Amino acid sequence: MPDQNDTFYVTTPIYYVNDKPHLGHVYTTMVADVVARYHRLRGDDTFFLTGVDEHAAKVSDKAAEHDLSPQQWADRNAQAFRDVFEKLEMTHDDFVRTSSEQHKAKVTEYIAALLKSGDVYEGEYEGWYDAGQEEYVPENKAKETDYNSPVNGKPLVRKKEKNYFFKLSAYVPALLAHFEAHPTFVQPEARKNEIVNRIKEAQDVPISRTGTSGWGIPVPGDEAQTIYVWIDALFNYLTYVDTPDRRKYWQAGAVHFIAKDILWFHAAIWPGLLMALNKCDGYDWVNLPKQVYSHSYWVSDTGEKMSKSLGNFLDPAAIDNYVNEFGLDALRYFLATHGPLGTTDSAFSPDLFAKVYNADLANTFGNSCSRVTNMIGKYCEGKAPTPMLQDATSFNSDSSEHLGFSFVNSDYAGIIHHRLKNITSLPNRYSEAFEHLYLFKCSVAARQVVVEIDSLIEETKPFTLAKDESKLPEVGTILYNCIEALRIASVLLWPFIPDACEAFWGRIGCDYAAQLKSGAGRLDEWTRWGQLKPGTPIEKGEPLFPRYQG
Ligand code: ME8
Repeated sequence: MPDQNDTFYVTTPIYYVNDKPHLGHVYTTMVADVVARYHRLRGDDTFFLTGVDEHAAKVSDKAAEHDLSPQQWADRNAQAFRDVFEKLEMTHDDFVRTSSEQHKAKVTEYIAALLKSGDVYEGEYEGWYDAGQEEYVPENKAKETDYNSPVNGKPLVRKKEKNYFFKLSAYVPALLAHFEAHPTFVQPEARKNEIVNRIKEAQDVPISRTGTSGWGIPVPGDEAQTIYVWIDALFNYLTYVDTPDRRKYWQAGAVHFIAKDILWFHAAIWPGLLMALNKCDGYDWVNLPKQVYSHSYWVSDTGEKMSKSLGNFLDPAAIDNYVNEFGLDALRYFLATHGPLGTTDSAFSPDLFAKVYNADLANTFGNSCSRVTNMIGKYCEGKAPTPMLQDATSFNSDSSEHLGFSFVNSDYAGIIHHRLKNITSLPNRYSEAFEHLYLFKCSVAARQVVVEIDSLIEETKPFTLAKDESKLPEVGTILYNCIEALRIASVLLWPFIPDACEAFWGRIGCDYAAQLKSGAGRLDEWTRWGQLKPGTPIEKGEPLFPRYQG
C-alpha cells in the first residue's frame, strides 16, 4: 500500500457543452470526487480536475440553432456544469475550459513541438465519421453496426479531409510494451484486452480539421486548419497542471476516470501523443498517466445509454429532486456504490435508490448514531463514558494483541472483545479496496463497523442493563465502544457521505472537517482505536438520515 502523504492527481473527462449536464457527467465527477476525498483523508497532496470541452462542431452547430456565437453558447453551458458541480459539493481544484487562454496557449505550444518532431505529417484521410462522437470509426467497426453510430445509432458520414496526422502506428511497439510493464494501466481488466488488440492494428490519426469556421485552436503555422477537438481536449489533463507548482501532480501519474465510449482516445492516442511529446525538446518531464479507469454506462430502463443526443437522461432538475427528497449524501452514496463502475451497465432505478437509502444509510449509520447518542444522553450524562479497560489508548489497528484488555467484573468482555477485533480489522480492508477502486467494497467495510456495533448492542442490551444501577460502569464501557466505533465509521464513510459525517463530528467534538480543509487528513491516526476522550460532550442532534417512507 502506498505511504501516506503521496501526491495524487485524479481527472474526469471534460464534457461537451453542446447541452446541459446530465447524470452520466455527474456520475464520473462524483466517483472522482469520492476518490479525491479518500486521498485527502489519507493526507495525500491531492489535485482533482474536471471541466468542459468546448471546441466541438456540435457546440457551434447548437449555438447557430440558437442564434448565438459558439463562445456564448459554450459560456452558458459551461456555467450550467459549474453550477451543478457546485451544488453537488464537488471538491475539484480547478475547472477546465478549453477556450481559456491558458489552455489554448499550452496546446499551441505542444502541437508546435510535435510538428517539429517528425511524428506529425500532412496527409489525406477518408473514413466513416460519427458526428455525435466527433470521431472516425474504423471500417470493420462501422460494418458491424451497418454504418450507423455504435453510440447513438445515427448514420455515419463518409468524409475525406486533408489533415495533419500523428504517427500513432510508430508507437505501437512502445504502447504494447507499456501495457505489458504496467498491467493496471487500463482498468477494469476486460477493457484492457479489448484495447490491446485494437492497438496492434493502430493506424495514424488525424490531429487537425478543416472547415470548422474558426471555432477551435488554429494549427500553429497553418491557420487554415484547426486542431482536432479530441486532441485539443486530451491535452487538458496536461495544460492545467503545466505550471511550476502543479507539475508534481502530472509527474505523480494521473488517474483518468472516463466511460468506455472514449477509452480508445485515452488508452491509445493519449499515451502515444505523450510519448511523442516526451521526446521533444523541453518535455522530458512528461510521463504517462498512472491509470485509465473506464467505467460502463448508466442506462435507461430499456437498456439504452443515457445521453444528451438520445434525450433520455436524468437532467439537473431530476437530480435536484433526488437531492431535495433524500439529501445530497444519499445521491453521492448511491451513485458511488451502485453505479456502473465495473464492466456492466447500471439502470437507474428509483426503487433501488430508496431501498439502498433505507438499508445502508437510514437503518445503519443514521440509526446507530441516533441510538448510541441517545443512550449516552440517557445513561452517561451526555458525555463519552469511561471504559473499564486496562489501557484503552494502547489499542491500535494492526495488532490483535491490542484487544488483550481485561474488564473489571464484566460478563461482556468476550462479546466486546470479539466485536472490537472485527472492527479494528476494517480500516485496512477499506484502504485496500480503495487502492483498487472497488468503491462498493469500501462502503461495505465502512458500514460493517456499524453492523458490528448494532450486533454488540443486541448482544449486550445496555438499555436493559441500565435498569440496574450497579451495572452502569458496564453500560458505560459498552457505549464508549459504540461511540468510538461510530467515530471510526464516520471517518471511513466521509468520502461517500461527507455532510452527515461532518455533522456527526460536530456532535462528538472532532475537528476533522477543519483539518481536512487545511490539507491535514490523517486516516491512519483517526481510525486508530481509542481516540475519543472519555468525558467529551456528546450531542444527540436530529436524525442524520430519516427513514424514507415512500
Ligand atoms: O466524450 N453513463 O464528452 P461527453 C455513464 N468531450 N457515464 C456517462 C454517460 C452514461 N450514460 N454519459 C456520459 C466527451 N457519461 C469528450 C471527452 S475528455 C478529454 C473529452 C460521462 O460530454 C462519461 O464519463 O460526451 C463519459 O466518458 C463522458 O460523460 C462523456 O461526456
